[in-house]
Amino acid sequence: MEHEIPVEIIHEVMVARGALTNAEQRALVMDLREIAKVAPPFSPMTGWGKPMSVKITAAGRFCWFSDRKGYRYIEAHPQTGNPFPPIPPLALAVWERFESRVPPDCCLINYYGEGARMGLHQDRDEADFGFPVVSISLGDPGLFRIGGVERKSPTRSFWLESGDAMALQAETRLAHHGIDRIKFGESALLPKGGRLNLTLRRVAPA
Ligand code: MD3
Ligand code: FE
Repeated sequence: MEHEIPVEIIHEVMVARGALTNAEQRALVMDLREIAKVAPPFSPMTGWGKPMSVKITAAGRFCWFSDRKGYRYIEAHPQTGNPFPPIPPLALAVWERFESRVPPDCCLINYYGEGARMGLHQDRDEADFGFPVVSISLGDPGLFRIGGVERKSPTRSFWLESGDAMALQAETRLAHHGIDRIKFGESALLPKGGRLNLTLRRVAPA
């Protein structure tokens, strides 16, 4: 993370293409493997009683969770009951590039296998929308779609590639967004293919 990260604005989103070098991406994937060993990825239930196609786990104090009772942030792994492991320093360094006032207290880890997608939604379970959500993409490219605060607003799409980082803040913080599809098997970063997305968040008030 010694190098400069050029930030461009794509459809009102701050995108840092190639924020992580290949070596940094490989190092981060090794950290994520260790996290997955102690906090195994799981598929949250959707409101319709079907499991999500994306598998999730987390680092830091909080993990997002969903079941028949609704969705919320939890502080213990749903299967092991253990707290989540610390957020990898490399991910913290990416957050710091965008937000230096407070550290994140959640690093949500999404895994997209072949055919996985994430429908259009808002992230509004966090206490303070004045803090950004910072995302890091690893592995196969993902087609990111972003609309407006209102669900019916028009949407725009662009591809997120391995090593890209992005910050959602200000007018985009409450925008609807999702991942339509991935190009499975295009990247060699993950031996079994697929896409990993890290979202760094501040869940509790500062
Ligand atoms: C725009 N993840 O975990 S990251 C999520 O690639 C999520 O896995 C997607 O949406 C993924 O909730 C997109 C980019 C992202 C994250 C949070 C946002 C975009 C956002 C919050 C508000 C607006
Ligand atoms: Fe989201």
